[in-house]
Amino acid sequence: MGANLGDARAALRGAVQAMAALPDTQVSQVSSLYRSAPVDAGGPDYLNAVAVLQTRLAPLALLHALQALEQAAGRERPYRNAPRTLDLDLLLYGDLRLEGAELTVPHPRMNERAFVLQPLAELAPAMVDATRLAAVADQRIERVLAPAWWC
Ligand code: PH2
Ligand code: MG
Ligand code: MG
Repeated sequence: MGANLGDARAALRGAVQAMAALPDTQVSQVSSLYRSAPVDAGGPDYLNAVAVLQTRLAPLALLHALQALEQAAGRERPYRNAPRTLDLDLLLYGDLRLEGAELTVPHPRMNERAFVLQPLAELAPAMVDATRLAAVADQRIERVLAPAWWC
């Protein structure tokens, strides 16, 4: 999850609640909230977090549900990586590997981004390679709130 326009913390909190309300879906874990410098993008700092879901939704159904939540949060796409009110990216779907027109999992850029790897490492350390984490150590990111304090 990411946001860097408007009340980003409220947007991420609302997203966790909305994901938990999706059909056949539960949110089992949510990471701390992180503040991070924009990567390959301009605009204000981002707030980022990662959540683990248990769902019976198929990958594309889940993607479309996440996109609907972005739209409901007022997401606009004036240009690539524009500042946004809410971005919900599907990083992993179990151990599925998929390269489709709409969806690629694992997310093709997740290993280059501290704002993904740090919160993910908090929830699923086995899924984050220490070498990968070290390789993004130059990207500015700070943990701002534990899960209980923001969602
Ligand atoms: N998302 C992007 C591009 N750059 N930078 C940070 N810090 N956080 C993001 O969520 C982010 C980004 C594209 O979705
Ligand atoms: Mg994104
Ligand atoms: Mg996205």
